[in-house]
Amino acid sequence: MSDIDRALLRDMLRVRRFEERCVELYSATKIRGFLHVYIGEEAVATGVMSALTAEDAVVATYREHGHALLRGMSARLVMAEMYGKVTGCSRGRGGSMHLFDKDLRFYGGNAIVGGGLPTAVGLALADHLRKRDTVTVCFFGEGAMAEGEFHESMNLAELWHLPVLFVCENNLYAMGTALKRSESEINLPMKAASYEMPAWSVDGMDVRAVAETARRAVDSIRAGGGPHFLEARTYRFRAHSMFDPERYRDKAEVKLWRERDPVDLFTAVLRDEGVLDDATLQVMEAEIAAEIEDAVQFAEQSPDEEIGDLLRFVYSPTSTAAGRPS
Ligand SMILES: Cc1ncc(C[n+]2csc(CCOP(=O)(O)OP(=O)(O)O)c2C)c(N)n1
Repeated sequence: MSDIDRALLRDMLRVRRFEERCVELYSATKIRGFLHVYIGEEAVATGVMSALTAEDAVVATYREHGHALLRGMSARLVMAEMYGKVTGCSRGRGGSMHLFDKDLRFYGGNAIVGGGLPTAVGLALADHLRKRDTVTVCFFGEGAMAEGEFHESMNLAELWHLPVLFVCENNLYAMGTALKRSESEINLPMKAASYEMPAWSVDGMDVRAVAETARRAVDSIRAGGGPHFLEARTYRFRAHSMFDPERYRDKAEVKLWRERDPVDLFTAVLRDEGVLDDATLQVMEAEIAAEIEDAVQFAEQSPDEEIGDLLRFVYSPTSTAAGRPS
């Protein structure tokens, strides 16, 4: 198996297994608050991230555990954040929806639909003005395209010719609202193209296709091609969040998409090519399981924030230098 294929498979499996464990821990009330998992969509972040360098910037949504892990955040930091522990990447104050790491240039984790788009345009503008050879990638769901921020961001990115890759993870539903019920035009690249930027669509269940298309887009942006839009057609296999009774889509549809599970599809391709065998897969699975269990143990054993520190980083007109109201 080539190093590239090994990395793509490993990355998708890591995200899948990490989140399956999160679902279990959520049911066991170890993880609290909201939890939106990415299960079914792994090929998108995996493929796109494979086209980036460490200098590039990444902005994601609240369905971002996979993006954070793939960007290089350790499973320990992510899991501790899920647990609300002080050792988490946001000191346990953000939880599942607010993973963030400035050194990795991973800027969220955004709870606000569409909120990442202007952030990404701002980051790209700053890099552009500093003449840095970087690309900012912004992941968002198709639900964000109904927000005014989407249109403002697309317009300014093109007007200023900024190095941004807009990646729309089109899983067909924004919570319980089907795309076709909320948008008059559901050809998403066409909408983006109306802002005069190159706009492409890719099968988001095929990790090689995503990686290749993302590579072309990123190369074109780096060569001075300005912003690009990429729609990845995908599907979330589980509910919107842990609180969603999922009454808006029928089981047959979910079953049909599950037959195109990106992890299974890629495993089958590699087996057909004769480059992946059971033993290799088992070793990979065992390494991933060990990494995740280590992260769970780390989170379990980590301390909560000290009560005396709770007002640190909280701003108010009455704050003192020590961060406590007088
Ligand atoms: C501005 C704003 N409006 C509404 C919400 C409530 N909300 C949370 S998730 C969501 C659906 C977003 O769907 P989409 O962007 O397609 O992403 P997906 O969940 O499918 O990944 C909505 C409406 C919100 N968080 N922010």
